[in-house]
Formats: sequence, structure tokens, C-alpha cells
Amino acid sequence: MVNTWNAYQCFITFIWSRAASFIYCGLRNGYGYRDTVQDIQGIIHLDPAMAKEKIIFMLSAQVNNGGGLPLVKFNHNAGHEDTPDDMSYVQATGHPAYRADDALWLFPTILKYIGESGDKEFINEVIPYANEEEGTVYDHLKRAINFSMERLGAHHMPAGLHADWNDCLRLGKKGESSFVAFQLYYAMSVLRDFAKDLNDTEYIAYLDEVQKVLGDTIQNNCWEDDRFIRGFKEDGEVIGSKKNPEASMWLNPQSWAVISGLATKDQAEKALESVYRELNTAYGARVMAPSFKNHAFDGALALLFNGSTKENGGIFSQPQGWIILAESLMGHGNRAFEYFMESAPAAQNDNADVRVLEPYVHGQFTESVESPFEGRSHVHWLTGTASTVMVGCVEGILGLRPDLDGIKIEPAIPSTWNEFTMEKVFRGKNLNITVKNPNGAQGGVKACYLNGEKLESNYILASKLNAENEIVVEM
Ligand code: IFM
Repeated sequence: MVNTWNAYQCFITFIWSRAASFIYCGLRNGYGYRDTVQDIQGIIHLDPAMAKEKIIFMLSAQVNNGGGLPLVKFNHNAGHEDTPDDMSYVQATGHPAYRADDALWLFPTILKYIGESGDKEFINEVIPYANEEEGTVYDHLKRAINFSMERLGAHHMPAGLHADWNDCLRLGKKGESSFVAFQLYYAMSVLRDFAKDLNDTEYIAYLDEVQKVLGDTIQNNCWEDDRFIRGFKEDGEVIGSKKNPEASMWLNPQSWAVISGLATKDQAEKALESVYRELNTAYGARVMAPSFKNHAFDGALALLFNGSTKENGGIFSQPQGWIILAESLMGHGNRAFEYFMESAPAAQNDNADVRVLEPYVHGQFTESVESPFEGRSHVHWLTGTASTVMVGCVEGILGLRPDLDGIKIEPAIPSTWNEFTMEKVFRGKNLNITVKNPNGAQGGVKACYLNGEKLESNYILASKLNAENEIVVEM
């Protein structure tokens, strides 16, 4: 899956986004911002140059207030576009308002691009905004932070606006999204690394201050015993509380609490355990449960779907990549691989009459436990699942994590794997990596050797690499 079919699907979604899918949306007149920025992540390690070109295009579709254009027209004319604040844009695209998450996807995508390519100069490249003005990539990222910071709700968390990642959660200008709060927290960490590299001390101080406030806010308002809540409705009522009769447990806040680096170890362990207990099925983890039936609120558009399908308690495929990554980051190799196998197309070759999709391609969602067709999957090819599962496997399970100055190798694998090898091209250098696991560990690196030399840790500076490298990692 990783080297061939997942990679192939990543390129297909990268090229087409959702634009060519008659199954998904009929004829569409442009690219969705969030989807397109996320899709880039799946091909960065395979073709950084292509990734860069698309990142520049998507930055040129960011409005000068920092938000992304929900839909980027096929004939996008950077610097001259109208925005969701203009009726002309709304009429032309059918998109009436900003989404809370769009521009926040730029952070992991740009970090991965610079990490993989070593192209640190990219941060200083000047790119136009969609409507007017231009700025460096660094400036674009700062404005993306501002966009969220200027749209906070009563708990000082980002407003959910027209949607966050979940198209079926309309939280509005007053409702708040914990998912976006975690994304924003993560974005601040990414930008701090860039700010350090640029020696921008004033901005580092700003980030330190606002990130601390945001972190405290999330901790004080969103943690409930064994889970992070999903957010707040416009009237302040909690979404995703344990006490709620429906939708009391949501997948993405748990995985993103870990990915963002905000969850404590204890919270991370409990939240991931709750996911496994309450959301996991034979075909992957449900996006939330129990499904909405009688207690949906006005912004819970998921009620449009039958229970156990799509956003209404279905097994949404894209978040499987995030739970694989979150489990891996915690060193839970067995769980990470279990989630991978539950949703891996190739692992369901013998179940084709139930799954119905091709056994080499991810779909958008799988019907879950309440459906008479449990396991049936839908909307093949054009789905963000391709890139999240790729990232979950490569950065998570295989543990290949490039950053600004080098690469960390931190696998999280099934304890039954005694040894495996990987070959990776990193910044033009060949890495031949052998991972040894004689004691049956799931995570954690004991020693790392580069060309025979024992390193201080499992972080390898890019400057120490030769054209050919033999790397041994002992778990
Ligand atoms: O995040 C969205 C995506 O943009 C389009 N498909 C559905 C996802 C979840 O709502």
C-alpha cells in the first residue's frame, strides 16, 4: 500500500483535488481550500518540487485577512479575486462564508515541505494574496494565525464559523471548535520554529504568550475525565460531553490533542483508550458516537445522514490517518498498525462483496455498526484519506520525521516485527535504514548509528549525511 497504491492515490487526489468527482459533488467550479492543501502532504516526500508549486498556488488563494478562500476557482487570478465578504464571490461559488480551518492546514504542509526539501529560503518567498497585497510565506502564516485569533468565542477558543474540518458542523461565529483550537495550538508551535530560525524574537515572545493562554483555555474548558470535548454551541452548551445522550465521543479531538502536542501523557493515554473502547470497529474508528437521532442541534448537519454513515457516526476514512499518527506518536505500535489494517484496502481483498470498493484504493467513508451494510465503503479515489494515511504510515508507523535541520527516525511498529528495512531519498541523499527490534518493542529507540558511528539520539542532522548512508536503529 505505502509504496505503490497509496502513493498512486495521493498523486491522483493531488492532481484533481475533489474537482473531478461526479460521485462526490457533481461538476464543481474550483478547488476546495482545505482538501487541496491537505492533499499536498501525501506527495511531498515523493516529489517536493511539485508540492512547492501547489503550495505557492494555495498561498496565492489566501485572502489578506489570513483566511483561505473556501473555493479556489479554476481560473484563479491571484491578487484580483473577490472573497466570501463579496456577494459576487458568494454568487459565483455558492460558498457564503469562511471556514475556520482552511488556512491552518498550511502549517503542517509547509513544515513538511521545508523539512523534506531543506528549502529554508522558501519562508522568505513573496507571494500575492488572493484579493490584494503580497507578503512572504512567513507573513502568510502569521496572518493565518491572526485570522483565528480575531475570531475567538466566549471561551477564547477559535470560532467554528461555517465549518471546521467537519463540513457537517456549523458552529457559527459564536460556537467554538476544539479541533480548530488544537490546530491553532499546533500552528503556533510550527511558526515558533520558523521564527527561531529567522531570529524574530518579538514574534517568538508573542507566540509564547498567546499559545500559553490558548493551551490553558483548552485544558480548562475541553478536558472531561477521559476525553476532549468537540466544542461549544452558540448558546455555550458543550458538544461531545460524556453526559450527552448522542455524539458524546468524537475521534478528531482525541487524535489532534496528541498530534498538537497539547495533551499530557496521562490525557493522551486516556483519550486514545476511550477512542478504542467507544469508537473502534472492525473497519476502523467511527468519527463520533452515538450517531445523532433525536438530540441533534441546529448546526449538526450530520443529522441529514442515516446513523453510522458519513459524518453521522460513520467510519470517516480521513481521520484514520490521524489516529494512526497519534497512536504512533505515543509509541503504541500495535494499536497504530491495528488501525492501519482495519482500513487498509489491500487487507480487505477477501471482503470485496462487503466493501464494494477496489481493494487498492481508499474511500471517503465506510458504513458502521448500525447499518445493515456495515463495512460498505463509498466515494473512492478523491479523498483526503490518501494523504493522511500516507502521513500516518510514513511519519507515524515508520517514524520518518524530517524537520528544518534533519530527520528523526522513531518507528512505532507491531511488537512482532523483529526487524525491517527502509530505503529513503532525503534531500538527494540515499538512506538505507535497518530497524532492529530484538526485544519486541512497540516504540522507543535505544540506539541509532549513522555509517557505523553511534549518534547521541535518533535525530540525524542533514549536514552529516553522505551520498549513501547506512543507518541502523535499535528499538
Ligand atoms: O473535510 C471535509 C472535506 O473537505 C470534504 N469531505 C468531507 C470532509 C469531512 O466533512
